[in-house]
Amino acid sequence: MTKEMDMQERFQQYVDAENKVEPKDWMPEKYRKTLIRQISQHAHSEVVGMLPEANWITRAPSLRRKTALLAKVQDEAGHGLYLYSSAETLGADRMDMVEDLLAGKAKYSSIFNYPTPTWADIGAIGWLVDGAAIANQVMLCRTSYGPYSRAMVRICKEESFHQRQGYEIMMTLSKGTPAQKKMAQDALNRWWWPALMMFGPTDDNSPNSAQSMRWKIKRKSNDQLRQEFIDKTVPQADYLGLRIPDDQLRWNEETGHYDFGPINWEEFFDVLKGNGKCNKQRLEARQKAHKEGEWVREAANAHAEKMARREKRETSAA
Ligand code: BYC
Repeated sequence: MTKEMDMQERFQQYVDAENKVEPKDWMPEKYRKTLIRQISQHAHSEVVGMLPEANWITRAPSLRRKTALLAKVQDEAGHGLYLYSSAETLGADRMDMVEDLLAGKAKYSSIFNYPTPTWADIGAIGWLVDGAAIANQVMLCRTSYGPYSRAMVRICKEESFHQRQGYEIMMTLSKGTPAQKKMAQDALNRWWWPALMMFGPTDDNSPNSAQSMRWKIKRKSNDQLRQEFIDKTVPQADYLGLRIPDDQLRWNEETGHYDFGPINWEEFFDVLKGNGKCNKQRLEARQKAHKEGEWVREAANAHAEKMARREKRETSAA
């Protein structure tokens, strides 16, 4: 057995015994690369995910709604920061990750390429998008890479506030005037299928899943999580008096799960290729924000250099 194979085997045993891998531990190069890929895509999703909701900050219907939405969008920025830091512990360079996003080379969640034309979309995002994110991220709290798992614990706590914020908006609208209820139903119609796509392709079409499950980066498969989300969300829609837009959705006594209709995977892969309704708009918004923030980065760097010079002067004078 070569030394590399021996190390790989010991690494697998270490992970199988539910130990956390820390930044300075030996790890297979592919484990490191898989994590950088997943964590950076996750970080980009948090940052791009601010855009559809930020669209409604100035138009939120009350001060209370505005404050909650502002806090939520700000939380997403924080999640992006923890996640970029977590990827940095694996040797990734933050500027490289950001440049890949700005150049359109990096992936981020498909869900953020859909528009938010009405206030009910903010309710639907909180309820469904954050609800799907929680289902996926609760399992990531137990991921094998220490810094990622610790970041996820905090992120999940904040996501559950986001989910309730969204559900409460949906509750208000669905118990409101007929026009408000219609608006809530329309948002559910538009967000339901894209939310199911968030979990990624089906297990038999998910190239990264098998190895990621073996390394305990992922603890549940895409299909398992999608099913859990559906089972949890259908009763919530019933409570709101809203109809999930799927004629084939029905409870299956035998399996103890809801059966559901086919997902339009063509649409999913098309969005990934950059052809979603808002891909272009999202990328342009990030490029603009990055350019407009250039002076802040320059000022912060100039300040850091000044402080380093001062410290050097003071240490040599002492
Ligand atoms: N959108 O082999 P697979 C949030 C890609 S942010 C785009 O199954 P994997 C929030 C996948 O990357 C929510 N791409 O991959 C923020 C892979 O591409 P590459 C984001 C997708 O990694 C603000 C290819 O398809 N959450 O909650 O084993 C406001 C094949 O897929 C998508 C995370 O990022 C997608 N939906 O599993 C509100 C969670 N799905 O790299 C809310 C962390 C798949 O091979 N990520 N792809 O070219 C994960 O758990 C996993 O990466 C996934 C995919 C389950 C998403």
